[in-house]
Amino acid sequence: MFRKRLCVISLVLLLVLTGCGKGGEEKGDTRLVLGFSQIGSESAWRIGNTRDIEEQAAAYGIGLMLENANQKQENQIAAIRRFIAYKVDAIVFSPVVEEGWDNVLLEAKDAGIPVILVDRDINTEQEGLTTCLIGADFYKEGVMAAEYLIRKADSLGLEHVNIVEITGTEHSTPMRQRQAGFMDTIAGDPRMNVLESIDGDFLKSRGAECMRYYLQKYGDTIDIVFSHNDEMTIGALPEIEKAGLVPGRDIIIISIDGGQEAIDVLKEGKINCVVECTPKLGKELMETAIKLKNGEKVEPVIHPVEQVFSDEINVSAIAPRGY
Ligand code: GYE
Repeated sequence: MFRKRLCVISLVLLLVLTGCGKGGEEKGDTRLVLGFSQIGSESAWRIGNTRDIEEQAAAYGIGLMLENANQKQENQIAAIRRFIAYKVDAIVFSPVVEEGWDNVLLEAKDAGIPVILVDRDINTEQEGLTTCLIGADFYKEGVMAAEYLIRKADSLGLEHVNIVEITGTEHSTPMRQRQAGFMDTIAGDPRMNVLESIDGDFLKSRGAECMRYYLQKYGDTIDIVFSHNDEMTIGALPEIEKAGLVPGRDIIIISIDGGQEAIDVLKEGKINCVVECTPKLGKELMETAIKLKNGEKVEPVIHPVEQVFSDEINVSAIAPRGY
């Protein structure tokens, strides 16, 4: 499906680049083309993010070469090399993990093509490989999750809180930052006890597996599950029910993303708190790409404003999420 769409996009792109398309008549060679390497389709968040970027590119009349890396770094590196060969105006990518990009990004730099990071960051010693990052403040998301937990423990009068964590993809920015924000915030609270953290890779199936493992090992001593995304949370809930426990009541459930499915489950009371992470980064991305093309300065980091949805608010008033 993606491959087919990519072929169509490539064809349109080729027409634009060779000046044979209608776009050439409208705006001549000022038309902007972005090469976008997306991580994959692992979650509602990711699918919503891809859709938003496609819609915003169309709204701005910006050409988009979209490649889905199916969760593999080597596919992203190959896509970036193709974007360099096509001489796109800017390379956009969401790095699946933080390390291992120096060589390919040096190639982009040598070719004079700016690189915009969306969603996730890279970790490098090299200067000037990327121009800016448009994505959430994951550390703050972890802090907000922990602050909710502390308030919840206060309101329930808990004296000891056993926590299990299901993390996102190891070595990825949201995994590292959400964990750091959460752990730093609970560190000062002597009631909080982390039993274990394991990698659920942002996948529903892994969320279920992790939860089965936790329930076998710790049984009903688990007080809270901190899951790094909605997909893994939704995978974990039936496992809790199969073990004869009620999610949202016997075990406090904290999730991140805020997609519609998780918000519906929050309304049912089976999730207690969902920290928002918006996938709608397309508008900022298009504005930034235009600024770069015009030689204007751009902010090095752009974070969207995010909120917390929880059983502390009137959940029936939450507007449709759109992802
Ligand atoms: O939380 C998860 C997705 O990088 C913020 O990746 C993103 C995360 C998001 O697969 O659902």
